[in-house]
Amino acid sequence: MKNTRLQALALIMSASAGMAHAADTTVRFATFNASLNRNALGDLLFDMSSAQAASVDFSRAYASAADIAGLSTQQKELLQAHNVAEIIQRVDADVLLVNEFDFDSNGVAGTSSTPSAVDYSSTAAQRFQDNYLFVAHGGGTTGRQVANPITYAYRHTPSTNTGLASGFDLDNSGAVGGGNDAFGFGNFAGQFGFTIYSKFEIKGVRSFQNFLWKDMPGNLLTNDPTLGANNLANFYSADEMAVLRLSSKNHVDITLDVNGTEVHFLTAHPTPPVFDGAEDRNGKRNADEIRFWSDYVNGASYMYDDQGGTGGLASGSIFVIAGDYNADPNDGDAFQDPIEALLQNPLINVSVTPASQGGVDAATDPNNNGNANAGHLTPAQFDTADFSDAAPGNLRVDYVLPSANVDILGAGIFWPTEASPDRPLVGEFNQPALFAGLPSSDHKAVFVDVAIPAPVPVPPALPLLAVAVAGFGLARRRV
Ligand SMILES: [Ca+2]
Ligand SMILES: [Ca+2]
Ligand SMILES: [Ca+2]
Ligand SMILES: [Ca+2]
Repeated sequence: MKNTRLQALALIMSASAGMAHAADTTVRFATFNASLNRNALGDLLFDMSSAQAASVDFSRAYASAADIAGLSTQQKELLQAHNVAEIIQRVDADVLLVNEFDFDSNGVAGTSSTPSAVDYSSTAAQRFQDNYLFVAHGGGTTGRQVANPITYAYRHTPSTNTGLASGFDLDNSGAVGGGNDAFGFGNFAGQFGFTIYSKFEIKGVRSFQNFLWKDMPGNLLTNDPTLGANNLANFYSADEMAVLRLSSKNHVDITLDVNGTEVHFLTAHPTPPVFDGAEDRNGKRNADEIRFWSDYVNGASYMYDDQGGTGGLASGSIFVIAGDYNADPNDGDAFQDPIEALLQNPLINVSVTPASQGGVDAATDPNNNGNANAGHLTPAQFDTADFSDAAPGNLRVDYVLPSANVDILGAGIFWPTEASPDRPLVGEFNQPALFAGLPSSDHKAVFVDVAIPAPVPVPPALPLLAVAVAGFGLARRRV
């Protein structure tokens, strides 16, 4: 997390931003694939209950098999959730996307195609706040500083395609049913959904759960460039192609009111480009799921939302794209390098890339189970996920990408070094005795601090200064 160049840059930026916009609001946006999915329908709701949350002693380390000797599977699940909560408290984001959070409808586990209301927070999401995030962590015998309770006044939990039965044999297994035949992979309805927490009011929501893959111009479903048997037209039936949804979970535009300025928090969790066959159906879907946001911020007209609206963002909108996009700019599996295409969209501010020293340490750990990291092109300081080091190795897959019309004041990844007292919260790949194979998640929390300008334009009192600041901004974004 420590990066003196970043800090210096942040100082320069906050000085310049301060001159240009006296009333900027610094907002920390974060994304965290927290592995708060569970193994069976209803398990997350149960784990999030007050009685369960309070039933384990989370005042000590939980990073190795020795730490949890004698604990039940249920207790391990609960401790994992407490570690996730402590990470969220330490990151202390203002706006947070949590990927991999099982969906429920007012306490009934499962999902549907019905869009969630703007103020809808699932019961599990509410319980996680009340029983985990609002309980102090750390301190005591953990060796860590106390992590203060955190509360989010606004939440939104979108419905999800994961585990939602399609009625078709989408994986051509010869039978209909199971996770691979759902509209998005999930072993039960709602598994691997996501939820949003915010300190700023959520004013509106547009979701794209029901948007059909075939309706994206140039999509890789009906326009697959693959020759021969592996063309998707030879894998899916015409009836299947007519109903396949683009989003494996959901694509959700959350409109935030940041002290009077509208900010669009663009959330998604594209499918991993693996777990398929030579036809690479998941790789192609991953690519189009990522491209959707690029088209959306470009103001494309083709998309229709679940609420009845059409088209992408208005020109000049302020946005922050967030989520686990399951694609590294250089390494791992992907079809046609989709994330690089997104990062090259000139409407996105890529002047600062979140980094960590913990990621560097993890990539070069002598105890790793393989050496895939040694062949990677993306610098290890940018990795956000600790995967098997045999394959694919650690990757940069989690992103917080502000629009180019706002300044980035700082950024980081919660991946403490081995020497840090916070290290036990993320641990080391892979410890099968722990619930998630790690103390919290294979993915790390990623955050970016953004200067959101005040809604009132700067009065034209200092034109020379404004020109100077504008020129500085242009030069910086080309770094
Ligand atoms: Ca099947
Ligand atoms: Ca089929
Ligand atoms: Ca690893
Ligand atoms: Ca890597």
